[in-house]
Amino acid sequence: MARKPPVEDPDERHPRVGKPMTSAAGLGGVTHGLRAGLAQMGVRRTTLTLLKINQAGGFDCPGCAWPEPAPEQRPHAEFCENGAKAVAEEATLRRITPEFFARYAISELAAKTDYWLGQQGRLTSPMIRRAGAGHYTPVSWDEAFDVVADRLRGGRPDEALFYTSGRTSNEAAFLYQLLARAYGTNNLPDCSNMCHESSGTALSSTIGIGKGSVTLDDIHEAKLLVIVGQNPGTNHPRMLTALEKAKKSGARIIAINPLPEAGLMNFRNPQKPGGYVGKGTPLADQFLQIRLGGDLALFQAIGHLLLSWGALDQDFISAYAQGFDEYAAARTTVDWPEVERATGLRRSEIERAARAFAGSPATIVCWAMGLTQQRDAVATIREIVNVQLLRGMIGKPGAGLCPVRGHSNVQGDRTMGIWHEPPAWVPKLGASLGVAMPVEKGLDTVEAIRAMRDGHAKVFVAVGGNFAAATPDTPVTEAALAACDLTVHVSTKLNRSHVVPGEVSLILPCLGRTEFDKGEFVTVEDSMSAVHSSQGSLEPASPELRSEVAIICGIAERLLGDALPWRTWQADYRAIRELIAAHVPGFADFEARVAVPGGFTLPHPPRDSRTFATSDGKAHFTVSPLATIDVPPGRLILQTMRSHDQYNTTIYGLDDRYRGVKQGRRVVFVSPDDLDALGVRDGSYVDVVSEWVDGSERTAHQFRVIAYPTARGCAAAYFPEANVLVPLDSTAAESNTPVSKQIIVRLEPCAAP
Ligand SMILES: Nc1nc2c(c(=O)[nH]1)N[C@H]1C(S)=C(S)[C@@H](COP(=O)(O)OP(=O)(O)OC[C@H]3O[C@@H](n4cnc5c(=O)[nH]c(N)nc54)[C@H](O)[C@@H]3O)O[C@H]1N2
Ligand SMILES: Nc1nc2c(c(=O)[nH]1)N[C@H]1C(S)=C(S)[C@@H](COP(=O)(O)OP(=O)(O)OC[C@H]3O[C@@H](n4cnc5c(=O)[nH]c(N)nc54)[C@H](O)[C@@H]3O)O[C@H]1N2
Ligand SMILES: [Mo]
Repeated sequence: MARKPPVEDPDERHPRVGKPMTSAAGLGGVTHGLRAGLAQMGVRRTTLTLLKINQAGGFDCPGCAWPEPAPEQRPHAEFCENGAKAVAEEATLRRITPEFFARYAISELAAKTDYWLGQQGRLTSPMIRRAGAGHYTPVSWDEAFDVVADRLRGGRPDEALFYTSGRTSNEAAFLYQLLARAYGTNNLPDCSNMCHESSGTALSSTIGIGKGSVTLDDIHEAKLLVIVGQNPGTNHPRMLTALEKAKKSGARIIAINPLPEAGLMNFRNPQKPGGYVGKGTPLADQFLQIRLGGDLALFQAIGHLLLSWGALDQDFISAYAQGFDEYAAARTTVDWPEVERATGLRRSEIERAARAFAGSPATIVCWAMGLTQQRDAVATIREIVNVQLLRGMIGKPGAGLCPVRGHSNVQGDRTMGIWHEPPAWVPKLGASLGVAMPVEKGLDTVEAIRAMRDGHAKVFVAVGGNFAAATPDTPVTEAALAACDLTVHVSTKLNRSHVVPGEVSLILPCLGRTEFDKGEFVTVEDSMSAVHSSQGSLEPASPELRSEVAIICGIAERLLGDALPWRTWQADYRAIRELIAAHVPGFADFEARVAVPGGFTLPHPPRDSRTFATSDGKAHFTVSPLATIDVPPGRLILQTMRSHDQYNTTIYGLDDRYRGVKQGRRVVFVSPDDLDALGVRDGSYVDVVSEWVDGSERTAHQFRVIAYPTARGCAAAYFPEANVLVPLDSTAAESNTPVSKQIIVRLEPCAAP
């Protein structure tokens, strides 16, 4: 039997804090995943669903974007604890019915935590909040589509925003961008703006494509794996299996992180008998406990050392790269005291890491949010490209650049044109369909918030995601959404965004990945450009649910009429794939190639043939100035990160097992030495106050202090509770990604809650 949802919000005022764990994903991992499944789905459904995750004919795990091994090498259980939890959240037997919305006023729901909202179960009926109403009430699909179409038709296209989160299938994403553009706007902000935008920006300008250059086999074959700003034990647990395999074939691993994350240090493979017992595989050979934001200085120093040792791939550089002389000139010297200050590392540690680069015939650098959500994120990732170019580590087995994506189809959504900058194929698509496509750039996530705040945007439509909780400066974003004439959320689960409605607000409940959609399959692309199918088989949470494709087509037809065959696309997803095949590069013969188990891999010119689609056909070295973060005395640099029990804004539970925290999320991790220096006691409570350059301050109240072995001068708290601290205007240069991992804060002792 599945357990009932909580009626009261749990008491998380007094978290229990124990010792952090030193290894990840042993037997504990699997039982925790199963426990989550049983609580939400009961026994039968748990067995049914978990066996279909990431299997041929089954569905793509809605967890992360880490790729699956080739079908013949795939174990029967190709999922992890956190994948099981993601599935349990979606396949839960709990339901939110219209009676729920009659019982709770929107204001009451707004007072609940994200955990409570998410635990109530699946949304089952379309709901509307009519102007001025205190409650959501049921609405028919027809009326809901009319409400959207009428408001859009009555307004200007540039007043509307079409947000996407990264779970949307390729088919739905392609139609959604077409809907927005056929209506007349490139306002397609997406979760990627807050996620790997910095990677895309850095990679497209240097190697000519914004995606990573490795395959899963490359990871297995690498001799040096450098994992920077990523916590795979929690966020990409299946990656640990690949790291273990590489390690067994002799790879060295360097972990670069302010936190000694359990999954980076040691790994026990739950899918191998030996994984249940014993100490497991030690993973990192070297751990560089870097100061937040110090990676730019670190990779500049590594580049300098490789140059000074002559540890270069001259042939690669002269044949394939441009800008070497300028780069070498800029890196002839290095200011070691400054590098040590910026990184918090000793010169000897950096030299040891650089020797590993110099001695490795096949190096891959992997990174995630620890790099992308920094002020100098784009410059930092370009420095990683520099180091890889120096050693010729692009376009050969076991080597390359590996931004590890988050949402399971976030990369596919971008490939499908979910982007505020229209991809090159958009005008031709318009011409072939006889639709005029807008050419001017649209708004990204931060710009979208400003536009709503300032009254320039009045309609907000979201396919998936939780915009209110995922974005920075929470009160500003909530007020911005509430100032809209119309907010529309195509969602599976209740979340914060639904309880800060515009004047009129719609909740449109959709099918999830695990659910049967009239026998159709959809397609997704993983972090390594492999495209494959995903098919749900569970009975839908409610007969009223519609697929994302059906909802997008429903709105589009009402808004744009029948000039385009929305009905045909909705009726047969093969017709959508035909359209994609005709227009999106790399998708020729889509239907046949995706029918093969395991699907197909999209072309990646640098990886496949060392060709670079830059202005001059070469990979580019770049020069960036060294930028150290200056922290006033008595202040710390705070990062906001994920606990082990959450999927972004979806809170699975209140524990962070690997970091030793139970039953509480309003916590701040600080090194014991910094606590001593600040005169703040472990276990006491503080208001965390962020200080922004314009003098403004933001406060997160009553966080419990945890003495924790993070780098000196640094602190950490959980996203989304700490998003109030991120100023809207604090964004990364060039990518405009909110700087969620570099917030200057002070701790003010306060009373316990
Ligand atoms: N279970 C689960 N899986 C997920 C998600 C989830 O929430 N839960 N989210 C998905 C999504 S959308 C994404 S984008 C990914 C996110 O995956 P991650 O990027 O692993 O997520 P974060 O928790 O933000 O962790 C950032 C890591 O970077 C480190 N870090 C922070 N700042 C710095 C820095 O300045 N330098 C260095 N070197 N390291 C730093 C932190 O200590 C932490 O270990 O995971 C995806 N998978
Ligand atoms: N401070 C801080 N802020 C951050 C980050 C950080 O590290 N620190 N990380 C950023 C990152 S990397 C990301 S990717 C964003 C995430 O931002 P979002 O993608 O906007 O947020 P999620 O929490 O992933 O969205 C969860 C909601 O998606 C809906 N959903 C789930 N599955 C489906 C589905 O199949 N279809 C539809 N239509 N809806 C579905 C559910 O209603 C659920 O409530 O947050 C960013 N914000
Ligand atoms: Mo993400």
